[in-house]
Amino acid sequence: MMKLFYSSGACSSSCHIGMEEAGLSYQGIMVDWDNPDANLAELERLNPLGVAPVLVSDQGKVLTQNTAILEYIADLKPSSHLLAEKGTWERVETMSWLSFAASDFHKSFIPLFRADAMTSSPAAREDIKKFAIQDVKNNLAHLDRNLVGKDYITGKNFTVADAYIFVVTGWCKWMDIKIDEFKNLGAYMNRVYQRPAVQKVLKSEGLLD
Ligand SMILES: N[C@@H](CCC(=O)N[C@@H](CS)C(=O)NCC(=O)O)C(=O)O
Repeated sequence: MMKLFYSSGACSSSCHIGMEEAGLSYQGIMVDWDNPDANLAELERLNPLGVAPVLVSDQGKVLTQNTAILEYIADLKPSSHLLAEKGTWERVETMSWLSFAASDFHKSFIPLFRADAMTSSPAAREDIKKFAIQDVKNNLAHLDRNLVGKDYITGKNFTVADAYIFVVTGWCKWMDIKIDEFKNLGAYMNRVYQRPAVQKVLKSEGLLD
């Protein structure tokens, strides 16, 4: 059986959501850097970068990186429509949003998470955080504009890009960044939140409101 190593509320939750949306059989293994255990040691053995997600395929092969794992999951279950067929515009559009989520959007939060490690100067930390909050807000505004009249980021279907965007947007709550001004994004977050697969994942990761 496939194994998915993930961490609660982290980017790897997008793969956890993907697994549930696709209805695949897998063993979910939660790791926590604050409580190191044998599962964390195993993840660090499998992925020298020491980060989640890590997927171990049915054949025992190891795959890292959210975007690759999400594409792999989607292609294992084409009937779930998490990604359109290869060679279609719909597919590359989803890949474009997935890339935005993994690079621009995810990474815009890193200075907020790591400001303390970047400098010992309290004033510089505040400057870094101010810059990062503006960067995150620019990305939220970009999403908001692109959600006008749509249920999901590429239109009517929930895709793997939505799984990643939902998880990263959720970090705003932890960072005290209000998303109220982004009406389309707020409605979208509620819509994704209500999905049964998402509810199942949030419950198992201890994240239900
Ligand atoms: N580019 C990587 C990013 C993975 C990553 O940064 N994972 C973070 C959580 S979002 C992690 O596991 N961090 C380990 C830690 O918290 O120490 C991917 O797409 O898989």
